[in-house]
Amino acid sequence: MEQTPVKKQRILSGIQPTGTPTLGNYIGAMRNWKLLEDEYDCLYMIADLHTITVRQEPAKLRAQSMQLLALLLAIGLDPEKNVLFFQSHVPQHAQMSWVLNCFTYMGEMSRMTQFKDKSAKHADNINCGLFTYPVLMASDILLYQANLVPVGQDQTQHLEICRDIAARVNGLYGNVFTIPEGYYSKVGTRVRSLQDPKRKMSKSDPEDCFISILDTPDAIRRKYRRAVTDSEAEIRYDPENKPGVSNLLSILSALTAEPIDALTASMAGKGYGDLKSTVAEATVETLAPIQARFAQYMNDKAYLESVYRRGAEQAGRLAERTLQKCMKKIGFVAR
Ligand code: ATP
Ligand code: LTN
Repeated sequence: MEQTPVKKQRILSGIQPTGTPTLGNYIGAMRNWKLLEDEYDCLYMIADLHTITVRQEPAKLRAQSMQLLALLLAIGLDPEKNVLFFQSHVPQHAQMSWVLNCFTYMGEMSRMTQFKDKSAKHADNINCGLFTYPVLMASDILLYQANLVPVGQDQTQHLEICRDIAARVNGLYGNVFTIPEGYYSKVGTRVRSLQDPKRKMSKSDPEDCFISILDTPDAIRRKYRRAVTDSEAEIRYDPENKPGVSNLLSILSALTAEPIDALTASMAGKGYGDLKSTVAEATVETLAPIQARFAQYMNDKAYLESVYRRGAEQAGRLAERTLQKCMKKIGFVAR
């Protein structure tokens, strides 16, 4: 007897082309995407609309967006199995965002820690887009009726608000949206800044704070050498009192898949210099093949174009379906 194929669960995630992705983006988000491509129906989006909540240089934004697409391919995402697309190529994101803005409260948005952080960082440009950023993100997710959203831990608050908005609309109009769940990897969901390990590693911070996926081996070694540790000399995992050393241990554990306990045991009696060079070499080894594939994709613009065009078509079809459904339920006249 023929078996009915089980409908795969849908996954959507996004990453902003605000710079070259860091090791934090890679460990916390991107590399997990690759692991999901067989089991789920996956869409991965380059969140370019989100980037202009902060001023961007046009030429740089364009270059970084293409780079990011090449990097998604370089980490191994297969465009036959995953829908890879630019958010700005699917106008339904902006349309849905307007609708959902009207179902979101000022109070909810002003509680978002990312808004508070970013408005402190860009005090001269606290624009309305920065404020409603989570609504655009909710639109991204809900348009595709995603079941799961693989992100780093820094996005939990945004995901909660997305669920609240979806439940609110469903409550008013019936079954419009699937309520999504966050999907977090167990290790390394919050890689920290090398210079200020109390904060997350972020690609829009100064160079020395992060390892970029495209850093040369020399740059990687240098950045780790200068990473902030503490005045003791013991390699011990204690995020509260030893955030710098603990961060290096978490990175090493994420890259080598060795538990932290085993790492600290094997490094007993060694100094911070040893720890730093071990992490540096593990990083170089992880990134070298990705960088080689990246260079190949960057040399094939026609292929990159074919990938994003097809992605936009596939994503657009799915997004339009949900947008129409939602607009109809709300009471707009069908075109
Ligand atoms: P920006 O610095 O421009 O705000 P970002 O570095 O925070 O950007 P995003 O593009 O906003 O990166 O995030 C892409 C993905 O990477 C998200 O899933 C996010 O949770 C994850 N991520 C970002 N930084 C880290 C980090 N330090 N550790 C683990 N995951 C991270
Ligand atoms: N805000 C996210 C990037 C992002 C995203 C999304 C992630 C935009 N839209 C939809 C998951 C689903 C961030 O990581 N800073």
